[in-house]
Amino acid sequence: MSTLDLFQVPGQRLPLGAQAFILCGFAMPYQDELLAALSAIEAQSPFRKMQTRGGYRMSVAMTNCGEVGWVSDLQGYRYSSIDPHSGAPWPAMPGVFSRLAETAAAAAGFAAFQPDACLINRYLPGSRLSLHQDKDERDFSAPIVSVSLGMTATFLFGGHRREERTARVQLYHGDVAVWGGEDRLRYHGVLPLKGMAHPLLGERRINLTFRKVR
Ligand code: MD3
Ligand code: FE
Repeated sequence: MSTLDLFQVPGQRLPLGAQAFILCGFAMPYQDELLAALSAIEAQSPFRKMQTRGGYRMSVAMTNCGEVGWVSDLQGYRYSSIDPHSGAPWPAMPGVFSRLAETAAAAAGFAAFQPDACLINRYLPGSRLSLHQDKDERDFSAPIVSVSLGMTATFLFGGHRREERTARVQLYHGDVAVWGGEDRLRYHGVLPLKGMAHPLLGERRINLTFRKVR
């Protein structure tokens, strides 16, 4: 196993690539506001396990907020302004979400990031995300910002081809990852979740992924 770094210190900016960073603990000051906003979103658009194009059910449950949300079904992957579960638009992006995303992007060198979509992933013990690229967005010039909350996950960080070897890095509660530019299309994934319950979230991991889709 190749671990990028043994020590992830709060406040540290850990480089994963030329334009990919983990901002350790960056979301900590926002955690209470984030979790309150998340409860409101869940009440309107609950977490659900989407089907893949191939007919499998994903182990990660998802919901969205913002102008558009990522959806997957037998027709494939795409962004939609309507939640197919509720039949209504996705919940609006809470102010604290966009503030955190823009501040984190700026701290990683990406000025004026204005996300229009936030995919919210919920992992339970055993949930995993296999190696993939984020390429359903129209415009690859904007960065992606991802916020980890709850149980620790092992993140796989690969290259531009699926076959390239991956580095492993732990994502802790409060960590924010930002990647763009030449690192925007790297393969990445999350190993099956295991480990200790988190004091605030229990046996759950929540990941918020902010994107500029349109
Ligand atoms: C990619 N979510 O929703 S993104 C996804 O933890 C997704 O749920 C993951 O992949 C999750 O599409 C985490 C984290 C991340 C961090 C750094 C990267 C992805 C990266 C650097 C380069 C490419
Ligand atoms: Fe991804």
